[in-house]
Amino acid sequence: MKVRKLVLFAMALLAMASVVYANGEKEAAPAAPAATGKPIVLRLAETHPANYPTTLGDMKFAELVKERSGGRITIEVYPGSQLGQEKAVIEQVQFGAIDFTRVSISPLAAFVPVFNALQLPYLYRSEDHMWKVLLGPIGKELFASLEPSGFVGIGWFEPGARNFYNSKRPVAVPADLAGLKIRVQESELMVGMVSGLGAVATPMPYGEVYSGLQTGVIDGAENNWPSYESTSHFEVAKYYTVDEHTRVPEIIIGSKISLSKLSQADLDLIKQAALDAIPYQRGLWAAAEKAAEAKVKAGGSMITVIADKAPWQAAMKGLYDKQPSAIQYLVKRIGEVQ
Ligand code: GTR
Repeated sequence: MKVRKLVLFAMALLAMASVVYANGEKEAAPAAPAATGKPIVLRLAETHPANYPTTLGDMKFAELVKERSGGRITIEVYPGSQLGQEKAVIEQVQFGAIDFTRVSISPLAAFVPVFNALQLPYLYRSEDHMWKVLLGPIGKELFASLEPSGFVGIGWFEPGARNFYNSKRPVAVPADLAGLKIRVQESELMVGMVSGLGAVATPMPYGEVYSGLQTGVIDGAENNWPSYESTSHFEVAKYYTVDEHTRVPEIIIGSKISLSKLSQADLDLIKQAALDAIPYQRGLWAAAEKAAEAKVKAGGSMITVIADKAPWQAAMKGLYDKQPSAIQYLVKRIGEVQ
């Protein structure tokens, strides 16, 4: 184990050194076309499987980078948590061993707490509202707030709305969750949200949820339709409640250590490619939500659609009052985005 860690560390150093070298060459000839210079290979960690819409979004991003750099910059996408679960991967990005990751902002908020503002329940009026926030000045400020913690904001992807599900009973009102052990992402805010509803919040990495449900360590979890389906959680937790409590943006972050070795032109090319991959991922997402819904229904999931969300909103409102003033201010500004 120790040896493996050392090898990984040495590999990270080597990767960084090669980026420095490539960059040195490029800086000497700033006007050189994109296709010249040393090849650069960067790694991106993704938790979802290769055929998941968000992973396909990562691949589109990598493809655009390759194309626009004339084949010089390769971003290798590692799907299926091959490089680790989200929290561990974020740490590795922070110290430069992994160049990029696409994660949910929920675990990222443990590193950069201002991101908690984006995952409060019933924050956005709609998917569209969320996108206006992410692509507008607030999204840019949030990207800037990543830098002191060693991250570079690269891009956003559609997360869908998250819903509760469990193996015990149909849930129609918040009180139905009382006493259920509900897995949450590794995020203090999510622990607070679920405990506030009277359930027992159990933070746990994504990859452990299926066995947790199967063995009864947890009774339920919460996620969007495509995740509920792709993980097969629907097979072991059939009561799905469409309460749409959160939209937790997906983000691509880069490692400041590793990316600071690139030229500004290359970094701009990478950021633009991530921006241009968004419509592709969003298109796939809409289709994947519908397909997942059909599949879990056919698989026997019992769906409770919440028509009146007012009791759910009321039950989670207290969470807003507990937020530090910087987050409350951001929430106010998010509300004002038209
Ligand atoms: C998914 C998200 C993943 C991961 C997962 C989880 O919706 O795309 O990045 O955060 O939820 O619940 O852990």
